[in-house]
Amino acid sequence: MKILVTSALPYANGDIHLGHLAGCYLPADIYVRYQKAKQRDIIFICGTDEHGVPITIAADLLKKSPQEIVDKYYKSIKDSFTQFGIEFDNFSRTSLTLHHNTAQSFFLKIFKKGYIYPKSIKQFYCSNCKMFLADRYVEGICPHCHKAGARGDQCEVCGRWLEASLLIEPKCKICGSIPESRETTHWFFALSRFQKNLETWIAEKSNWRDNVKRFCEGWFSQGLEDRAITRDLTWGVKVPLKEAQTKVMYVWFDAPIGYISSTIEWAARIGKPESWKDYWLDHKTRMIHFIGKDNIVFHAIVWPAMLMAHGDYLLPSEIPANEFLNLEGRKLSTSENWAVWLPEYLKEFEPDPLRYALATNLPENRDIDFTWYDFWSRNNNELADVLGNFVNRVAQFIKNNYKGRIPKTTDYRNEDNEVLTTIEKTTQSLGELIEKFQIKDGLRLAMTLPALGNRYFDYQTPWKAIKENPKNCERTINVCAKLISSLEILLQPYIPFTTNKIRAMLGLDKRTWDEAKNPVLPDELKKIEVLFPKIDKSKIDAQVAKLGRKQEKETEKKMEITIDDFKKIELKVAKIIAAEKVAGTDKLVKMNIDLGTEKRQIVAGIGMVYPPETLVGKTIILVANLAPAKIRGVESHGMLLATVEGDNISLVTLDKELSPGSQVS
Ligand code: B3M
Ligand code: ZN
Repeated sequence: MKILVTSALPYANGDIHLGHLAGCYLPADIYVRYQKAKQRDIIFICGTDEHGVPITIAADLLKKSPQEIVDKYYKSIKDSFTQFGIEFDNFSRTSLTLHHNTAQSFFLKIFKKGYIYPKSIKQFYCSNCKMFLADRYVEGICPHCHKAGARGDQCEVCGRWLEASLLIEPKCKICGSIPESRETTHWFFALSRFQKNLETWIAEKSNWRDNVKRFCEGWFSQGLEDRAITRDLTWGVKVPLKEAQTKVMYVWFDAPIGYISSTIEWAARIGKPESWKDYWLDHKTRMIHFIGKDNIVFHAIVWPAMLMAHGDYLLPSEIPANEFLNLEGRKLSTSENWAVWLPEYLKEFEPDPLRYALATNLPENRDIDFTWYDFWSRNNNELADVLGNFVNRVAQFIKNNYKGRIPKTTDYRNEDNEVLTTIEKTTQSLGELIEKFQIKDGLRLAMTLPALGNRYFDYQTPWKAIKENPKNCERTINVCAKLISSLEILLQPYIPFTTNKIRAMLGLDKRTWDEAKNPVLPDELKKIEVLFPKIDKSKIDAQVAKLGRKQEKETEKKMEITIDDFKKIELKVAKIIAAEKVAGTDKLVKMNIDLGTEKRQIVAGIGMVYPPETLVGKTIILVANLAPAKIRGVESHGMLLATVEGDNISLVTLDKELSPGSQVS
């Protein structure tokens, strides 16, 4: 039987952080490594999601083109996955022509079958930015959970997929003004027509996690609605219809098709261009989508409906969705830099301690808190003191007492056989746990083996036995070596860099999973190295201190100007003589100001902090020679100086009273 494993395609708009890893990359990698050791026919497919508003907003913020953004992050995401040992069979990107073609033919096929149709709708339009506000370009209050900060396509708090027109108090993400509603045509996917089939299909999935099933049932009880799958944007996969030339596909329509494109790319790369079909066209293939819980609706409802509409391809058979990882008791927040970034981590530490700390505490059934001190204690107390210590004391004993040769023996005593039987049973149970996606329990079970090894070693006291009963000592050391040989196989999915070191020490080739049950031993040990150096607490303190501290953004890197450049800016003292809100906005205030020699009108987005009546009489500093501009149709001639940090706005004022028109330099 074939297995096709995917991890959600990360947006190429930023680096990978711990939340991503614990959500869907590390568990998938562990699962795939295990299945490969079981010699199953399995491929692991991923790539970057390079379209959609998350990309264009990142590009706007960094003042770069979307292409520059995705090129940068495709590379850094791919590199950090490689360094962290996430071994994809293929890591593609959705900006490739191959993907555009695949997505377009997918679209056309279901369009021709009548599952995609045009409809004219009202959509938010920002007259200031002169654009339709697709998805995350509009934010407001969630119509379902009533929490602020919901985006046009999804509320992060309650996880619901939204219809933007229902947002309460909508605002343009770019300029903050209140958008108007305008007519535009979009193409809709007939999701409602698949509700029945989806319900039957999901009802049969008795082994699915509760979180996924409950989530879907919630959707069904509200009734599935058709959804717009096109957008008025220029960045994305062009809609392959003559009458839709200004439209691109909604990113969540093209992104999952990326799983197919990436498999096609893989097939070409291994020189068997047709072999992707062995997976996608064979409905007996098990397709497993590893995702985080915020992606459930797209993978368990929309994507299967797209596949049903298309008809050729298989449906997912499992969707192990993980809950969220919190950090030091708080929700991860990339904007507040409350996150641990993988490239930063890898500059300071080895990959395995983090693979271990995350795997031993995966958010499989509930949200989990990651703390640096937990990471530290897992490294020092479990990896170093239990696993590392066991391997090291046995290896040193062999080196010092047997010149590096592993004693051979077959006439085991009861207590030796007990250990050997435990190895065999653990191999079996661990495999079963991983197959059921109980990856965290699997690791905890695996770690009982080195703990058992240490107890057995202490109890057998080989350092005494070597003099008093050499035969017993040989038995003990032989059994300990077998335990290490087995651990090399069993821990490989979890901590592959470490097991590579153990394998080098044993001088053995890669083995299959079942060989862990009765592991072979080499004649002698090759080089011995310390597996886990202890981590000093100061390194941990430094990481904790870094949290929440803003890194210098690229856009904030200082640009030098000359004094002549500065002199071009005419700064003048002005007095506000009248102020009122611009009709239809909360934020914009229209002011009449006195500049001594003349009076002018300016508009500024300070209404949320400064009600108009509090502004009259205030003295401000004005950039007086700024070219006039229209803000929401209202003329503004000049710009007042203020500091702006999110909603925290403060006008720049004077230390002494000065008359309007005074020059500032
Ligand atoms: N890029 C969402 C995310 O990163 C999205 C996943 C696509 S999977 C087809 O949360
Ligand atoms: Zn705007």
